[in-house]
Amino acid sequence: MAYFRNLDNKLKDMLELFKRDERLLILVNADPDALASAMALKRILYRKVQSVAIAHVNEISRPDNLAMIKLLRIPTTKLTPPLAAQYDKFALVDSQPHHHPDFEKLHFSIVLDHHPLSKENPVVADYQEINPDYGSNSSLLTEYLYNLKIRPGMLLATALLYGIKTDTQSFERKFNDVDIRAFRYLTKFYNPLLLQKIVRSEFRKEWLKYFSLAFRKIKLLGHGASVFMGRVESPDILVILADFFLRIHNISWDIVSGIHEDSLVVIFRGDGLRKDMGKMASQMFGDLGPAGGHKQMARAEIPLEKIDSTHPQQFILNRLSNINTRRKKRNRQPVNRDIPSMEEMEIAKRKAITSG
Ligand SMILES: [Mn+2]
Repeated sequence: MAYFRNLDNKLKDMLELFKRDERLLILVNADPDALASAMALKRILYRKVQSVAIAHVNEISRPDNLAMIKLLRIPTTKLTPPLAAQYDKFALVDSQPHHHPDFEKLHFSIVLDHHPLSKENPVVADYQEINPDYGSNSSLLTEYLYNLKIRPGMLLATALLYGIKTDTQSFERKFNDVDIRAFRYLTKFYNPLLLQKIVRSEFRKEWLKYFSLAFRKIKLLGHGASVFMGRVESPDILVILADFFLRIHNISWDIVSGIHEDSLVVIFRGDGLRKDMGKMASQMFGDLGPAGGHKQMARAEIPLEKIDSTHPQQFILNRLSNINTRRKKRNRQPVNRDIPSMEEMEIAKRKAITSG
């Protein structure tokens, strides 16, 4: 059984674009899928031209990305104008020229991508294939390798598998049949131990101090949790923690907050089943600053001067209790119009804080 489409004629056009004495630079906005795609395209073209290299336009800081580059020996460098000047031709994978200002300046010989096409920004390239149906760009490059009868080496196969795994969130997100077939095909060649090592490189050593603080400060609120982290070097750590605490069984949402520069930054994460984090963020803080997002993730930034003298953690809990009370009032049957006693209000408030 053939694994993939037959691309013989198409790929001939792509290979004919290059002359032996040319130098090619493959550009990426580095993430696992983009890095794997670049590695595969480099493998396809390295004998057709004088030299091929990979360059990225973003800062690479995620631990799994760094582990991938190191363990799979992906030779990528930061794009700079002097670097670009050393190359005759350019290729772009897992992205389109309008996705980044550094891409827009260049003419591309090849664009291979799987992001949605934009009517306002049509892709101009000598050769392009853009398949928004594909869950990952690595699947497309696997098809190319297969058609060109290039057996992927162990490192390349591991990279492509990780690209597919990341972009489909291990097939929890939208994927195509070709993603499954590429995944299965690549498992013949990959190294499972290297893949595991990359997958498990989730945290940086410098983050451990934040974890230990968060474990001490976390407040469980029924099916939710809230942590105020004090001043943090970067709001990124709040995101890491918010994602982490959502992995606790029976926690369906959490709020991780901290102070960065002159703002209280509040990160919301939810399972998308019970509460809508975007709504929650805007109901809680929409009157004070930018606040919103979607069902599973949201964010709010509140200028510190708007919090007065309340402790930020208390301020957040008060706001949370307010929206819960508002919701309870809305849901209450109009039969009972009596004003509740102080005691009843106290119970309601306590319930509001602890309910999820
Ligand atoms: Mn991708």
